[in-house]
Amino acid sequence: MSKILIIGACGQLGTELTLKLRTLKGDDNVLATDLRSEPVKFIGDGPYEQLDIMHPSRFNELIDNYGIKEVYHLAAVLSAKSEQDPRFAWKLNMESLLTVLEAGKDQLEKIYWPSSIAVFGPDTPKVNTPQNTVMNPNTIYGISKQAGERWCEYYFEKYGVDVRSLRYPGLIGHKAMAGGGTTDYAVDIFHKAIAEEKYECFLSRDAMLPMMHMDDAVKATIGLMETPAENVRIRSSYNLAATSFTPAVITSEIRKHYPDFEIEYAPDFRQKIADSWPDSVDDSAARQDWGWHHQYDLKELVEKMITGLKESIVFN
Ligand code: NAD
Ligand code: AKB
Repeated sequence: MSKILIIGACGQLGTELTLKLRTLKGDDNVLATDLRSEPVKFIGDGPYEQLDIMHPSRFNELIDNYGIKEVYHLAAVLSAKSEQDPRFAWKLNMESLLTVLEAGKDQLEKIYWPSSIAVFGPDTPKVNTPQNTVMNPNTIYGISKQAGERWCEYYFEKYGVDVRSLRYPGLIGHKAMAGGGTTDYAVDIFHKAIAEEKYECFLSRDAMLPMMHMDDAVKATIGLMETPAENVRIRSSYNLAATSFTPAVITSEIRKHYPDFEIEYAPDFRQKIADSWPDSVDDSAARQDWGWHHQYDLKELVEKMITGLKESIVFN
């Protein structure tokens, strides 16, 4: 069993991916790391170490000490936060990836690094966006993800590093809050609905975006990582899709459970970011190459979020 290290294990995706990997591979085989001195709850009982990935020597020390062979590198500054400090976002998103890719040359067997629908920009075809098309991202986050994809493919071609990647849509799960992105509204809205409070949405009612339940994102990530290397034809990053909706559409679905739920629209700078991203994405390459299929459409996603949040309130 290859030992796994997760960078950014306490974030929105890391929380759920760490728990799932520990369930599948055994607690002791999955080392969770993040900036915090102590882990968040929900990630299970395996080993945890504090790691700032901007300190490569500490990363290399953990690889040696734990005999790590696979790394899931999830740390990044997301789209909205990146616009507040573009140079810091570029530095973290790029330097950390290069640190991990370098370790892939002779220490690691496999690397996972997430990209995003943010690699696309205002010139990209908006509906059913193809795998290969005009990109021209105009956010610093999107620029860093596009550059990251080029680095991944380069390290695969030039050094044979087995790095794999997915272009996630907005991810929606109940175990952790979203971490500074443009799609965060689709997580926040559930917390307000459950609390029976009004939600002030920072996107407009018609902002259509691709979205995915966290369970599907975790399934896709592990599915891609477990695919035989020869079937992973795309070494930049795979388009990945499940469903698409607007704030108005998800509100209608939530109202099937909370008929009195109220929403008010107050679009801010994140609306422009949302406008530059696709409405929907063509992920047929992922479906063909490694058998990806999603489970949650809008109705199931809303049911699962409401049930999950209610349960976590009961258990806390
Ligand atoms: P997040 O912000 O919730 O979590 C990131 C984690 O990284 C945090 O726990 C943070 O403490 C940690 N981190 C930050 N700087 C670090 C550093 N210097 N060293 C070590 N750890 C550090 O983000 P997320 O939503 O979990 O996203 C994970 C990855 O998935 C990111 O690469 C993101 O771009 C990508 N992604 C996420 C979404 C989404 O909707 N959540 C969509 C597309 C792509
Ligand atoms: C964000 O909104 O920044 C992320 C993403 C889609 O990459 N959720």
